[in-house]
Amino acid sequence: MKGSKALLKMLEDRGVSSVFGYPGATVIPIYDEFLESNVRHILVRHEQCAAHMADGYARATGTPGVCLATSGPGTTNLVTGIATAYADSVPMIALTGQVGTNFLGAEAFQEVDSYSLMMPVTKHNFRVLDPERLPHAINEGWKICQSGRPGPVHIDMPVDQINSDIDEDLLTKEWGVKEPATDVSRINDAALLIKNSARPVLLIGGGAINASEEIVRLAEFANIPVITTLMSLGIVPSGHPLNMGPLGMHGRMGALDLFQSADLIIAIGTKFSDRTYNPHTMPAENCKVIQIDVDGTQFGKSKRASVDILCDAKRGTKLLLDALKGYKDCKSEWNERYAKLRKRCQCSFDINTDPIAPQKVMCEINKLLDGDVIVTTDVGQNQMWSMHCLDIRRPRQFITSGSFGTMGFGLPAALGAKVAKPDSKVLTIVGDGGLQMVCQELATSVAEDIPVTIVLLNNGWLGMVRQWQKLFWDKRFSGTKLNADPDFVKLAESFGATGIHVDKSSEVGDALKQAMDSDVTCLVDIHTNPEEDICPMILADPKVPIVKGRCPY
Ligand SMILES: Cc1ncc(C[n+]2csc(CCOP(=O)(O)OP(=O)(O)O)c2C)c(N)n1
Ligand SMILES: [Mg+2]
Repeated sequence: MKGSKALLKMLEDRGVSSVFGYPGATVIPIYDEFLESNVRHILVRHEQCAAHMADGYARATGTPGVCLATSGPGTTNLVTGIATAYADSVPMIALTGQVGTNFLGAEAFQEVDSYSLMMPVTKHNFRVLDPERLPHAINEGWKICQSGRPGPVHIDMPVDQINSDIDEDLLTKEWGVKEPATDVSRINDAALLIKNSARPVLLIGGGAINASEEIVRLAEFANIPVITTLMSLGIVPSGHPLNMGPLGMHGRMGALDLFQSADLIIAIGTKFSDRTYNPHTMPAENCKVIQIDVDGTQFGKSKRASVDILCDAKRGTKLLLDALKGYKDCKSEWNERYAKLRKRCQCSFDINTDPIAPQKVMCEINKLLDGDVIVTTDVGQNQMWSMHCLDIRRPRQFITSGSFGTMGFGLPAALGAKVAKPDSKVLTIVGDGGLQMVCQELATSVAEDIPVTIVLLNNGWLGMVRQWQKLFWDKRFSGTKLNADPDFVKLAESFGATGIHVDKSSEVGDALKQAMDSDVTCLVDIHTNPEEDICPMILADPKVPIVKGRCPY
């Protein structure tokens, strides 16, 4: 069987419904096979967005997303999207065409050393230099990208290799990937720490995404409040009485207060990112830590004495629950404290002012969210408002570029999520800067019939950078005013999508509802107040006081 056919057959056998890509000379053999294959090809308008779509597909389902680009510029265009997935541990297969083997290193047309280029932004990469190695790369790459701490795998395929014949028996051959090492020997020490703790908190990261059920059970069984990060929204529902909300630069003050008063942190699947955990947010010196992580390189990052459990979040939490049998919660003072803090932190986002406050948009979105709607965000104030205000009910409902903070992620990730979950409504919350980086994907949305709702917080500025300049650079605004923003409604319409212009607070709810009810992509262009800062703002420098904004404490 020809290599290109074998490639699509192996993807289909693994349940891949769609590949996001863009053609070019070295991948024409694969494009030819799409005409015969059940795997859908979705033609994007820029390769970066193919990677973001594969990423959104993967985050919505938990199974790898697949993107495809041609050699040279097609491949380099993928890099930001792959790096975004790598930074957030998302399983992905990135396929690239390559010049023929006999041209490698000869400065051939559209040749780039993609193997080296991808090295620091992938979990693993392959260059196929023998046609028999193509099935090996797909078989092994598929396992590697999902095992342990997930991440993207890149497969570079010289064109002569995908044009060669492959022994069909190899398509079903298994290549072994070792399960990552585990060490759960300290589980009883961890349980003892919990039993002896008067003020425990659970700190949940994105690595706990498959352990939602166990974490809710642990929190409820031992009556322990939960603090989330940007990446873990939804693992415990926002509305759960034990959920204190997110910690970090724009997190909740209640979460910070509790975190700093804790005597024990049970950290599950979190890398203690500098956006969450910094000198300003760190717990007391004598606070102890239990850390459960599948990636041993994370241990020690809390800078506190820790009991480390090396295994995946689901298994580690379950073992901890088993080891806690017979535990009786008797920390009434702490329980009262977090219940009180949680109540204090329930401020209303129903702010009715013109120009429109971003909080109002979040408040109206919350009214339309149910467990089924998927929300993606871009990066900037729009993302932080979303993190701070939205009611997220389940894991994989909230999709955002956390660790890499990639502007332009929101729309393509939404399209990828919609392809993966066609029966769910998908809504993306974006800023006017980020949307202009990827607005060509409105064409993909219309041409491929992938309807999503785009909620644009249009403040006329690169709002997040403006906020830094306003608060810490003496209002010296440089390079942040988006002069000549397009008319976004007309822009959407020019692609065959629809748009609604909103500049009154009272119109936000109806416009959002109308857009969500639409069966074509609808962009709601909401003109928001650029002076409304996302607060609190907690810098890493403890000498800089917390900017509380409207927050009363
Ligand atoms: C690709 C990329 N370039 C630059 C940045 C730095 N950055 C972070 S937020 C931001 C402003 C975003 O502006 P906009 O999209 O309008 O969103 P807003 O903050 O106004 O909601 C910038 C420039 C980034 N995160 N990603
Ligand atoms: Mg903006």
